[in-house]
Amino acid sequence: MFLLTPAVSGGPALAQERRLVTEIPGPRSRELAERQRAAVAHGVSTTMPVYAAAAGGGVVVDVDGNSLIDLGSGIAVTTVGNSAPKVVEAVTAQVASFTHTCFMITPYEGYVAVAERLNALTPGDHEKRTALFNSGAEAVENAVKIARAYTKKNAVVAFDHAYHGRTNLTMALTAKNQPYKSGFGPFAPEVYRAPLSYPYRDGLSGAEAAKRAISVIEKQVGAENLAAIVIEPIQGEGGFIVPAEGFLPALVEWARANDVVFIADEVQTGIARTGAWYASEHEGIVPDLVASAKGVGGGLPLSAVTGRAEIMDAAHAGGLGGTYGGNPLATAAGLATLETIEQEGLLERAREIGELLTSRLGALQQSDPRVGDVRGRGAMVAVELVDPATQEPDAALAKGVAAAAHAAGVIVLTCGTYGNVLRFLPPLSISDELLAEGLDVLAHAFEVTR
Ligand code: PLZ
Repeated sequence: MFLLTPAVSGGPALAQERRLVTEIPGPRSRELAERQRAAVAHGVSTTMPVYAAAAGGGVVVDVDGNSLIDLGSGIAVTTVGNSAPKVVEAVTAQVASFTHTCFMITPYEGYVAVAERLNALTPGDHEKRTALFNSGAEAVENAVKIARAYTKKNAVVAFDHAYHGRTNLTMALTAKNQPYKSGFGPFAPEVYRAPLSYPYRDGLSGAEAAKRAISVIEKQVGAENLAAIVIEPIQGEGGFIVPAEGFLPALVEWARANDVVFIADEVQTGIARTGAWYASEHEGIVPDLVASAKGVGGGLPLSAVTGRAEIMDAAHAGGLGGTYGGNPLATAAGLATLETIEQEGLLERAREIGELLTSRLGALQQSDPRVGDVRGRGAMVAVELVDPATQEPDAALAKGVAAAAHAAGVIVLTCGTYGNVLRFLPPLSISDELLAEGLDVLAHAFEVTR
C-alpha cells in the first residue's frame, strides 16, 4: 500500500529546487485521488491534489518525484520548516519514551514547560497561565469558555470577515457562509458581529472604524451582557486584512473599561509569522487572552490559550481539558519549535521574507492594475485582486493565477471573503533563491492570465 511513496527522506536535506518530472498532478497523485474519492468524505476537499511524499526547507516533494516550491506552509503551520531537525529529534526521543498518559491523569514536564514558555512569550508581563489543546478552533472555543466563567456574562462579539474554526461555537464566530457554515446550523447563540477595519475597502482611519464597531457593540449587545471580543489581529482566511492603525488599541481600551475580555486569535498570525512572536505586538496591544496554534507545534497538533492569571483561573478545577490536549509528542515538538525560532533568528528572517515579498508584489502592483492592494506583515503577505475599473473583487483571476502557479510547481493559497486574495505564507526555512523563483512563477502566471 505504501509502494507509491518514493524513497526520499524529509527535512532540509531535500534538494532545494523546483523540479517538474510529470504533469501536475502526476499519475501516482491521480491514482491516489481516485482512491480518495472512493474512501474520503467529499466534504473534505483539496486545494492542489498532489500527494506529498516528503517536505523540508522550502519544498514539498510529491509521490511522482515533482519538487514544488511551498508558499503556504500547510496554512501557516510549518513556520520552522517541515520536519525541522530539532522537532524531529525531540519528537523521536519522546515517541520512544512515552506517547501518552493524559495530562489530566498523570502529568509530565513537557506540558508545564510549554506553558512557561508561552507565558513568557505572549504580550504583557503580568502573571499568566496557559492551557493546552489540539487545534485552533479548540483554543478559541476554550478562550470563550474562560471569558464567560470570569465575567459571568454570555455574549461574544466577532467581526466581519472573521475566521475562528469549524466547531459549532467557532462556526458561529466565523463570518463566511460558504464553505464553512452553510447547512451546518443551528449555531451557538449569543454571538454578535461587529464591523471590521478594512482600510482598502472602507477608507476609515483606525479611530473611525473603532468608533463604528464600538457603537454597534453598545447598541446591539451592551457591555453588561458581553463576555468577550474575539478578533484576529490580522484577518487570515478573511483576506489578510490588516486593520488601520489604532483600531485594535481602541477596542482593547474599550474592552478593559467595560469588563469585557479581549481575546486575540493569533492562531494564524502568532509564533514568528509576522516578524514578531505575536502580531498584537505591532500595535503594542496586550490582549487578556491569546489563542495560539498552527506554528506553535512545528507541524504537530498543539494549541494554547494563554492569558491573565485571574481570568484563566476563573474556570473551576476540571472545567478545562481534553484527552489529548498538550499531548507529549506535541509538547516536545512545541518546545523544539520555539527553540528553533530563537536559535535561528526566525523573527528577523520573517521580516526579511516580508521585505522580499512586499517589494516583488509591490512591483507587480505597479505594472498590473488588477493587483488592487498589497498588504500584510512579515512572512504573512497577500495581494487583493480586483477589476481595475471598479475595484470589484476578481475571484476568477485569483483562481486562475493560483491554478497556473500550481501547474508550474508552486504551492500558493487563496483566501478572502470574496475569494479574490492570493496569500503568501512561506516556511521561514525557505531560501531567498527559491522564494524569488516562486515569485517569478507567480509573475508569469499573472502574464498568462491577462
Ligand atoms: N483561527 C485565525 O486561521 C485556521 C483553516 C482552514 P484549526 N485557519 C485555517 C480550513 O479551511 O479549515 C484558524 C485560523 C484562525 C482559528 C483557526 C482554526 O484552527 O486548527 O483549523 O482548528
